[in-house]
Amino acid sequence: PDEVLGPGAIRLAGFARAAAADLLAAIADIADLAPFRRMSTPGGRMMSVAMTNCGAEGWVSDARGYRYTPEDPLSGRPWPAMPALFGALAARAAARAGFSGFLPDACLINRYEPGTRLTLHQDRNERDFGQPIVSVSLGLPAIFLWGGTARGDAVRRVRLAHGDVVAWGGPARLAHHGIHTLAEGEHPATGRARLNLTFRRAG
Ligand code: MD5
Ligand code: FE
Repeated sequence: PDEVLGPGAIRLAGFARAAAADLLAAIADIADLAPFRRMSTPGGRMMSVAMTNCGAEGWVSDARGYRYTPEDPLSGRPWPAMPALFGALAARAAARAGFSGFLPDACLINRYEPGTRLTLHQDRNERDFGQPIVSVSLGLPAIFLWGGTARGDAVRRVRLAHGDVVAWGGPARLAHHGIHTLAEGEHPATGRARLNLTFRRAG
């Protein structure tokens, strides 16, 4: 059932479950062209989550900062195209959550293994914060940390499971958020991993 987590944040539980096998096959094809890699933060630390991208714009981090690039810095080639299934699923989820006309040009693919995490942050590298973000969770469950717009606001914990989709927009768009250290486990679809697709309109 759809669930309003808070103003501008809607979870569509299991929305992507039927498409999961196709999504995972497409992720494997993307990773053949643009392998998962751990990126450095501008501060010089290595992120524990492994990442790759598909679509016209890909999110990258290195010593120079966080930004979107049309090319994979590892290969110098454009990021793999966003599969039609990805864009269609993201648009369908956004529309159901009340954000019609969402046309993502960027899909960041995060791979979490047990022990990895994503510290609290805001997504601020996109041009138009009026555009929503759609996230698709696959494989091992995670505890999503969800704070407010101000850094000191209280942080809620929300469990995200295989096939769950969350749409964030409006007042939730600039909320601080993160992923708690992934617990040990094994999932039939992904093995010892959680994969997350983050759809954004970057440009
Ligand atoms: C994840 N990824 O599970 C999450 C899903 C990232 C990231 O946070 O930056 O790669 S996206 C969750 C999200 C996006 C935008 C706003 C909010 C949450 N929010 O307002 O809480 O790998
Ligand atoms: Fe984020």
